[in-house]
Amino acid sequence: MELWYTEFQTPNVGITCKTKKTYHTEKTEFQDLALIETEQFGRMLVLDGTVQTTIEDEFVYHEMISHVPLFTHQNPKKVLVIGGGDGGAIREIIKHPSVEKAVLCEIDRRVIEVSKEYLPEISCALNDKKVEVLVADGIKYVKENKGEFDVILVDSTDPVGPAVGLFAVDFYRSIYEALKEDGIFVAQTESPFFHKDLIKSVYRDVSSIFPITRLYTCAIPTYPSGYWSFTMGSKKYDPLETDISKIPDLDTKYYCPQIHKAVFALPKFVADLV
Ligand code: AG3
Repeated sequence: MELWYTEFQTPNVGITCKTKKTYHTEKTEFQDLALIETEQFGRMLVLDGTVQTTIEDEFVYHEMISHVPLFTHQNPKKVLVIGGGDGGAIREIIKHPSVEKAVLCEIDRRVIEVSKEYLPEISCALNDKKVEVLVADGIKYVKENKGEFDVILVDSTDPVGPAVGLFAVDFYRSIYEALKEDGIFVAQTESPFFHKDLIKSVYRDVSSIFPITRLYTCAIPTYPSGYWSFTMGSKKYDPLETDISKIPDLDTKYYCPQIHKAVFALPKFVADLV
């Protein structure tokens, strides 16, 4: 018998993966959580029926949410990840020798625990001595930590359920205040094919607060449409002006100095959103 897992990405489109095994399912305090083995993408973390990360393609998202802002900043010492309980962004952040401390603020303890158990390739850095793991509400945490961080990454789920507040203008204001005077933030902002209004409104909100706002995109096969966006707000550094000849070689599979600039070249229909 074949078992297939489907995420309905819109009312009319889905992604379907043949599965080998279900390792774990539960209802946490915040969401439905599942950890399954798929034939094509390996182990997959699913929250509220939406694919969060898979062993085969997680590198794209985690490298792109992390290295683009960290190399734009040039000397990031203290970095915060809101959400991202699987630990993939943290794993990338601590590849930067300048980073002294990386804080993970994830609201759902079970995402961290299940990722530690079933996704060691992704969560492996969560026990690093530079890493502090907090199980807390990111919205509250940024309000209580003003002027603390060089870089803040918002590694959230889709803007429904527990993540709604992470796409709000008030939250971006608190992030601005939680950053140092040359700080940078990046949020994952969904698909340019399926979430045009969201990308537009986030871009508008971020640019009402930050002097520099940039949108960049990359290919992620397991996310809706396979084409994904990130929005950056920066107080001082412009990623388009990064001297890419100074970027050292890191152990990555997607990110490279040429990609650092190339991802900001937007297809016309995406450029039209901002
Ligand atoms: N967070 C973004 C996942 C959004 C995917 N949406 C969907 N499948 N409908 C990823 C968390 C990885 N650290």
